[in-house]
Amino acid sequence: MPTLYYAAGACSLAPHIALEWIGAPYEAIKVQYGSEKLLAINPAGAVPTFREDDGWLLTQAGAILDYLSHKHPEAALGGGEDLRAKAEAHRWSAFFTSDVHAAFWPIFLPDRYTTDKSENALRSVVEAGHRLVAKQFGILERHMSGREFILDGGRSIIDAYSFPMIRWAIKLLPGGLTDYPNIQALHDRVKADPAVARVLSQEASNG
Ligand SMILES: N[C@@H](CCC(=O)N[C@@H](CS)C(=O)NCC(=O)O)C(=O)O
Repeated sequence: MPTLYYAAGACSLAPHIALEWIGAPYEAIKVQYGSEKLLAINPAGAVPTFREDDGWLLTQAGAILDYLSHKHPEAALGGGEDLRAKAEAHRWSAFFTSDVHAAFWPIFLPDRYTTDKSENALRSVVEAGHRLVAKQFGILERHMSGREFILDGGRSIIDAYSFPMIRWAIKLLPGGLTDYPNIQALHDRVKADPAVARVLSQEASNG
């Protein structure tokens, strides 16, 4: 059975949601970052890691989401079929991988971004991370004005991709989503989906 290795609330939540939306059988296995079990299949020791039933492995959240949407066209999660719709899906996938996810690293792991390990220096790195995230969330907030979902073609893998990062922002930004009502609305729309509720409950309880 196709298998997703995930950690609760991590970026692996995105392909977990996509798999639940698709509705085909899959297994989700909770793992620890950098554990021997995970390193045996992904030398980066990171989630998400996806294994097909013939043993083929795929890493990188954006690639897994793209693969799942193409493997299951019947689920219509790719955001549309024409050339520009596909380009928009790639654009937003890259935005979440390279701009938004990367902006959270100084908040998650400030010690990796400074050789000065004093409390002041670390706090300053976290604050710089807050500003980086705010810049990217400003872009998403403006894009979401008057829209239900991120892509024109309706609910997509890109909404799933946004969801864990929006949850991180709620938890980690000093003002949460106060300045981002359109992103809050997107979050609430995705969260209200029963499939998403199932995934959140599984991630909270399993393992
Ligand atoms: N570029 C990778 C990043 C994956 C990644 O860093 N995942 C985090 C969780 S959100 C992780 O597993 N971190 C643990 C680590 O890197 O040790 C992707 O987009 O899939």
